[in-house]
Amino acid sequence: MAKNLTKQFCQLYNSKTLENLRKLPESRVRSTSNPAQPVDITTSTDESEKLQNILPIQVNGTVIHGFGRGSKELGIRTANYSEQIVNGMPGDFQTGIYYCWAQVVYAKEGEDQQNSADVRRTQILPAVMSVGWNPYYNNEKKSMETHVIHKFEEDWYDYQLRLMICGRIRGETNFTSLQALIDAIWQDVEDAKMLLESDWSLACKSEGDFFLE
Ligand code: ADP
Ligand code: RBF
Ligand code: MG
Repeated sequence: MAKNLTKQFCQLYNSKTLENLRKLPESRVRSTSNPAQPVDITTSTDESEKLQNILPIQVNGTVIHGFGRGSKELGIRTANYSEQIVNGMPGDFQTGIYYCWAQVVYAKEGEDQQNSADVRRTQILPAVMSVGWNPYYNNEKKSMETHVIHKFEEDWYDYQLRLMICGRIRGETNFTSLQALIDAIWQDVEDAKMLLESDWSLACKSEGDFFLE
């Protein structure tokens, strides 16, 4: 089946299944988790309610060169999206740290695919994404950067990163030390792995034909 794999977009996605799960906050917690250890993803402010109504969001964007700090300073690589994607997110989308499903598609922007079955791609992988101004680094530039929870043998700059953004873990924070930021990111990775086992996340992963088989 021919499919435009390199078109840049961020779009809302909904279905009957997701609509029903959205009404059940417990669907966002890992099915087998201990209810005594809830994760703070469902605060009842207006903002977070608005956010939950627009998730999941599907993004397809080209991976660009970022600030060059990811692996050097933090030891955590993050694939950065272009300004076109960062500025194109819906108005109710908040800055913060999100858990997502991710797939790298090894096709360059504008490249024609005669047969999408031939285009190399990864499996659907767990990921964490940071969206915002990176207060720890006093950034003037808003970024959207994703750490895919997977070991890659090579870089994938200029290729497409498809993301299904399922939920928010926390807001952006300033830290008093680099180590505190690194520790928080690894905690996000653990939280994301758990949250991606929830009914909500598993439904997001399998709904529609966003990811390539
Ligand atoms: P930059 O500042 O250019 O974003 P990083 O040190 O953050 O540099 O590295 C990001 C790049 O590393 C990505 O664009 C991608 O090509 C590659 N990469 C390799 N493994 C991963 C991973 N697990 N998650 C995110 N990016 C990865
Ligand atoms: N930067 C911050 O300044 N504050 C944060 O709370 C923060 N949380 C992050 C969480 C995750 C999961 C990731 C991948 C990044 C986070 N960052 C945060 C961004 C980090 O500063 C950025 O990846 C590096 O500066 C490299 O560009
Ligand atoms: Mg980066």
